[in-house]
Amino acid sequence: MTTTATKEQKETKKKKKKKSKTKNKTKDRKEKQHEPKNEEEKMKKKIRAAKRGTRSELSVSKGGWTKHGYAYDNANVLNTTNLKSKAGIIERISAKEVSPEEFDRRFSSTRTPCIITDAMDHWPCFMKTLNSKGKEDNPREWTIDKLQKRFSKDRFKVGSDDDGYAVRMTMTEFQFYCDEERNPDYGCKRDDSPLYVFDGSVFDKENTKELEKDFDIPSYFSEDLFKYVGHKRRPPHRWVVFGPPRSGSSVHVDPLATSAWNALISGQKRWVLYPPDKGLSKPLLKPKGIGLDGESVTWFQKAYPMTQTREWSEVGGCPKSFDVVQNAGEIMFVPDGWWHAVLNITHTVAVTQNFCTTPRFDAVYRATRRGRPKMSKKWLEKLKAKGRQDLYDTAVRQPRRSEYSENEKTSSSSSSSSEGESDTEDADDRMVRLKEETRRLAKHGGKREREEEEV
Ligand SMILES: O=C(O)CCC(=O)C(=O)O
Ligand SMILES: [Fe+2]
Repeated sequence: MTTTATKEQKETKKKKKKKSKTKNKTKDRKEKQHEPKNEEEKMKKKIRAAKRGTRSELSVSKGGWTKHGYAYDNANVLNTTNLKSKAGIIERISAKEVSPEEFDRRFSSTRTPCIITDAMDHWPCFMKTLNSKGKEDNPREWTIDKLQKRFSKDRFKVGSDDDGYAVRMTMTEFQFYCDEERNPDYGCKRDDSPLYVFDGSVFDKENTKELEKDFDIPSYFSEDLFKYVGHKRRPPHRWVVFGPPRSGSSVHVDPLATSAWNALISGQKRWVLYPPDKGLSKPLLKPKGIGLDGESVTWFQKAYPMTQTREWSEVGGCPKSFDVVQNAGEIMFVPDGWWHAVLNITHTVAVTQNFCTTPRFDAVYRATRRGRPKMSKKWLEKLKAKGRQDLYDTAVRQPRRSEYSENEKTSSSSSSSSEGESDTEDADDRMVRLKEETRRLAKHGGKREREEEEV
């Protein structure tokens, strides 16, 4: 009896053990499945929070980020095959062929934009190096995946919230958002205007400041008069910029009448630029009442077409656009006062910098005195102390705004800030007519307009 009982007991024990083993195995398997899942859930939560933070007017759960359906209309939104530059071509010049003196004469002093090639081939962020086995092995290359490996936990700015505070995501979260394969029905793939990293603080932070060593200032842009203000006081001037297709920068003029260079490390960017013009102003380029919401892609869909019409250039007298696609390894030069908008055609990584040179100092100084009066004073003191009496003299000669002639007033307001408003009656008339035309054009996309109103 005892023996049988023991046998039975043994048998039950064995069964129990087996059961518990299988149970544990399943538990392990389940946990294994759940572990990354939980991580993904956490990242999705962070993405939703970043979206709510940067665009509180759009409901994340009710499809606010996908309401236009641009993601399902790539053929249209991102198609640049028949791109026409109405005003002429943006010249491409090779840094190997054009000397800095020639660049100053032909582009800088004439405020002519251009695309510079052959200037980044030696930059660690762009170089393709191969190891002995012929495998690509440059860990400093700026791809989203490599940046994630280097800075997984560092947080990059994707926008600002309603109180003006920076909204940030870790590199791991942002890479997850961009990873279309791992993340086919979530993340950037469906968003009309995806999150875009535009971060000017990376070069000041302990972990990420090493990024500064991964590129050079192109020789054409070595002069930077704002450096005299001092690093802490000077306005933001350098940004690391990366994001998925359909992200971008809506139409604007760079602040304080500064010029910029924008080096594309990977991907393709579509640019449109309008030359400085007295009458060109924010109400013309960003008319109210057509559903513009600050997104670059929406601007390209709804406002850009108006600038391609006869009404715009021949009747309205507005400048025609320069349109161009910038490729990886190319640097765009944007002179001060040019309105411009940028749309990322693919996933892109770029670095951009704004600057002030001696020939444009007068305009930058006027804009700084108006926009940042305290800083402009400090700047002037420092310029004098550093022996730039020439610039000091130029600065004190600059008329106050009230002393400008009517013409100068209009031109300086449109070139010094993205908020430039036109103040002539002529421009007001033009605006009314162009607004009508814009509405008419917007109606052509009838279906899309109606869908939007329903949301
Ligand atoms: O790359 C971009 O999105 C455009 C950058 C730009 O225009 C700017 O920084 O002012
Ligand atoms: Fe810009």
